[in-house]
Amino acid sequence: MKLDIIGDIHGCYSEFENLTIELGYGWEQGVPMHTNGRKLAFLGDLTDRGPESLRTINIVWELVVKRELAFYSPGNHCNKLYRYFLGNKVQISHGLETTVAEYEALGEAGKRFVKKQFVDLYERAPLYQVHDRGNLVIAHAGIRRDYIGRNSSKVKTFVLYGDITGKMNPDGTPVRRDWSLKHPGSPIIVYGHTPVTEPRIVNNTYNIDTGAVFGGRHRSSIPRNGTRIRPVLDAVC
Ligand SMILES: [Mn+2]
Repeated sequence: MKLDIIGDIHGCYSEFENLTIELGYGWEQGVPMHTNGRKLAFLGDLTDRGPESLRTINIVWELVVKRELAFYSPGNHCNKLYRYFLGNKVQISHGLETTVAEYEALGEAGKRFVKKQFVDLYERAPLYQVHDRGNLVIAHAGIRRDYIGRNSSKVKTFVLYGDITGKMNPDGTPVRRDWSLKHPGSPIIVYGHTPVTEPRIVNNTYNIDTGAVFGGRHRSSIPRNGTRIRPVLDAVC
């Protein structure tokens, strides 16, 4: 199966739409479909910061849950939104405020609809995706090779937040180790989470989060085993 992997969308729906068209997907049926049977794989962080988070949830739910035409695993922003929808106390910050504002503007029926779709999508999602008979792994913040095949809370923390140490940088961001430097080269790992100006390729790991939501643009595609690895973007969002 040939995949097109989509990085962190963060509510940049029209950039996502444009990217799928550029990749050869048609929207005649209301969702992006490829005549050659290619499928989309989403690596999480669908919402927050950008203008159309709820529309993004809707299309990914349609593709992944309803039509089984795509794959999805969650990011840290997805996890936080999930906890918000469950009624847990979460801080409405770091972009969640835009998604909550969209949600709060809906009527009761609209709210129920969005919440149900997202909870459904999230609860069905694997922590990370294993494709191509184990040769390709997609995880939001990446994954250590020895974690592949496991689903413990440690693994969950890693795939959502990366290799965090528990310490904080002076600017308040968590200290993270660069796990990709120790990756032994197989399988191919595709991830996002940390915005980079160009896709970052280290030991067969690919960070494709080129930060559309921060105005980033993609410049190149990376052909690899028939998988086109493309960051989401094109326009300032
Ligand atoms: Mn993230």
